[in-house]
Amino acid sequence: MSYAEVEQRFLALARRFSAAGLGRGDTALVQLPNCAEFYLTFLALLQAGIAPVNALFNHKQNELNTYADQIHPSLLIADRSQPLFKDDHYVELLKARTDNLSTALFRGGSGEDDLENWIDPSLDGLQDISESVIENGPTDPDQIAFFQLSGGSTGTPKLVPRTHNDYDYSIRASAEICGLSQDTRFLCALPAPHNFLLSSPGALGVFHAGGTVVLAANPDPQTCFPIISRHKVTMAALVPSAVSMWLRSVEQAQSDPASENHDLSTLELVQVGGASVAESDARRVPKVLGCALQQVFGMAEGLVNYTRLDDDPEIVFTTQGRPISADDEVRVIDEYGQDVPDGQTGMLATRGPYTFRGYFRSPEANAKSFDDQGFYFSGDLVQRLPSGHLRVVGRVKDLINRGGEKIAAEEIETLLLRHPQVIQAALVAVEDVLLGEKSCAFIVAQGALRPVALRRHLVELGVADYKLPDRVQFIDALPLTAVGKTDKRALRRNLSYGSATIKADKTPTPETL
Ligand code: J2J
Repeated sequence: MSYAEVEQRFLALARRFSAAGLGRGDTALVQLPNCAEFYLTFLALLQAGIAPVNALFNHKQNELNTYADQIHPSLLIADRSQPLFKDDHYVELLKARTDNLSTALFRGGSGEDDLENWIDPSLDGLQDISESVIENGPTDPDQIAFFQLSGGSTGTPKLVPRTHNDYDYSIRASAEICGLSQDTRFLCALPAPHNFLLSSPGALGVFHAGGTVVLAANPDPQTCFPIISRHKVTMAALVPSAVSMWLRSVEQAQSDPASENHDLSTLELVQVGGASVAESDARRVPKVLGCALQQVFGMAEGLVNYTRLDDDPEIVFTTQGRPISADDEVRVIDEYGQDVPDGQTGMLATRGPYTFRGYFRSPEANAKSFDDQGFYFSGDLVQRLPSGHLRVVGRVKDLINRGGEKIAAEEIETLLLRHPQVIQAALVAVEDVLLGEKSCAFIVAQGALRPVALRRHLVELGVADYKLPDRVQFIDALPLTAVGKTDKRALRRNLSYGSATIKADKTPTPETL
């Protein structure tokens, strides 16, 4: 699709939104897979002044409900191939829930509600919109353009309001840092709405530079390698588990003359981010994939760090980069709020031109996440080198980073506790060779309860598959810390002993229930 075609289509869609009475002040709930319509829809919504939440395609009703409850969308855009939208049952539930949902469009819909028809700029489309104008146009540059999804660490998935100005700045600066040009052919094989794939520099960075975006359904080598050779991909953004798979696949192909060899020689840059990459994998990238590596440590909330293309290779292999902007203020702080010296571990706190100022309608989460100077605490434990490069060495936030997909422990614990037999629940990270981390639920249950029953319980609540506990362990009581909180470190330590039962140090208090 040429840039001219992209423009015609997203403007047609924006005009139709406007003609349907949608515009500034409206919000949209969008759930599309990796497809061109995702970008056309996003651009049209921005153009019309409608602020969307772009849910991930593997989200289910649990996640979509919490987003809808927060933004009260007037517009829903989804895909009929997603089981939740195979008929209108869930749409009706959403309408009842959100009070002002007036328009629902579907990829793979029919007639009036077919997204493709709405996008069609020709007269064969739904209605002639060649004369119509977009009423109000985009929201003001410092107003909310859309809501990014927070990886989160609280019970309800939080939304990050992003403005045109802050997002545009991070995109432009990222495109420059990553050396994008019209010759860039960027492979997006992770979920397109994710901040990394959208803006670091992501598809929007590539559009800014006039390059080409190539979409893949998943990051598996079997899927991506033929696409890379067919479309002469120059750059890809991956999570560490995908890098591992790519490395293994190329090495296997090299050692097995009978295997199919794909031409990856056009690849110039592979970015890795979203979770900690093993240093050994990072070091193998240039040799095995024949391209440069860039580490990216970012967050939907704002701050993004990159290793630079001209950084010393040792820096590229052993750090997660330095901030985009000289105006990004980064503090590394100990538990008493004091800055720690370079090289020592502390909590990351940041403030800067494209870092958000608060979660959407979440005063409690904001009170916990910001200090009185407006610094945002990301929950990451980092070390800073004198050069300003950061190393992510751990975290204090209660989440599981499952190969880049974030699971807020509290969200799943709350849902587990809704099972009538569950008395206590704690979700902790378990080391995993491929994904880095998987999840294990420790459960104190009343009566006999099987892991499959718990799984079914979560599936019935409409939880996205990646959030389902990979392991379930039943224990007598949860161990507690001195202040009476669940001692997750003790739980994690116990994991290495397999399914041994864990004895609590103390009787649980009502507070921990
Ligand atoms: C270790 N942990 C990392 C890294 C993110 C670019 C790239 C990634 C994200 C992202 C993003 C990490 N090493 N290289 O938004 O624009 C963990 C940290 C961080 C959290 C943010 C972008 N890169 N992480 O992953 O909002 O814990 O954004 O705070 O999904 O992922 O998660 P998320």
